Amino acid sequence: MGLFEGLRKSRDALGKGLSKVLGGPRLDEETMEEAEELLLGSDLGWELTEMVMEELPRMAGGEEDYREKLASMLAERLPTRKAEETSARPEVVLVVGVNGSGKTTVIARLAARYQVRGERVLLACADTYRAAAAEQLQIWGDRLGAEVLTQQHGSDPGAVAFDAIKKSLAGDYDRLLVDTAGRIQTRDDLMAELSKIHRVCGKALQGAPHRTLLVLDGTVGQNAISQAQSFGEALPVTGIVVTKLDGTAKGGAVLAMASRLDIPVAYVGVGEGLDDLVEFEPSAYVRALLGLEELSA
Ligand SMILES: Nc1nc2c(ncn2[C@@H]2O[C@H](COP(=O)(O)OP(=O)(O)O)[C@@H](O)[C@H]2O)c(=O)[nH]1
Ligand SMILES: [Mg+2]
Repeated sequence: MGLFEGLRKSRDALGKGLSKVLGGPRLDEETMEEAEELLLGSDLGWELTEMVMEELPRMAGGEEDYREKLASMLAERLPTRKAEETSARPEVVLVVGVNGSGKTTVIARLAARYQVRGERVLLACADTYRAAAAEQLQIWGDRLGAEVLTQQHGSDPGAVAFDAIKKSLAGDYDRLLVDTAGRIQTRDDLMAELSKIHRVCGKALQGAPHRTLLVLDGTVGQNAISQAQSFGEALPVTGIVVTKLDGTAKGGAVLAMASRLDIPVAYVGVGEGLDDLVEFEPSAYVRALLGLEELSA
């Protein structure tokens, strides 16, 4: 599907709406109000919306496409720090997030990406509460031809992570992707467990996990920010993944997250396909959101 097509719903609401509102010669109060509604409706958040509203009078009505100006202004406003892959081998990537956010799907997509590069990938399921969790990961492993480490229902999730790291070292793997539970008895229990898994990784291999990705469901829009904050308090998240953006008009929320969170956005999920996990790049994202031409890769 790709980024441009994946953001279609958001663009139809925001990009087309803005074009209609701001395409005219006059920028009266009513037009400004409509523009503000569109920006807030895309879940861009108050802060970025306010900034755009301040600049709008200077942008609209001119010769140049105001969307070009808006795009560069928004992209400039976003932090440039990136959530990059590390050069550690095996690189241990811990994937966390609430149930249904898209963790397992993200793991499958990352695995596919690394395999294309010729890397050896090991998958591990540290969700030992739900039998279905291991099964789901195994199905992906079979499809991708990647090895999957699962353990008996009820065994210790930290032990799974530990064993998986040892196996990835012994087996000369390039990447180990660790799936985790998204729900156990309480949120505190979950956070304590994730924090423990994180610690255990470090005991199995110094510096591991090299990346900790938090997967957030993009359809909840800006509500994902508080979720990111509570996970961030429990363990050192290194990157955010926002999924299901193809299913929402709230694509502006990713920009709100990128500007408000201390953790960089690493990837965005924009569709059902294996290719539909895209590295987040502010400028390309903003341009797709506003309906500017698709940037060639
Ligand atoms: N449309 C769409 N669906 C997605 C995306 N990412 C994940 N999903 C779907 O969301 C559902 C939950 O994903 P899953 O990986 O099982 O979540 P988990 O419980 O966190 O492991 C699945 O049906 C996925 O196909 C995305 O970017 N776009
Ligand atoms: Mg899962």
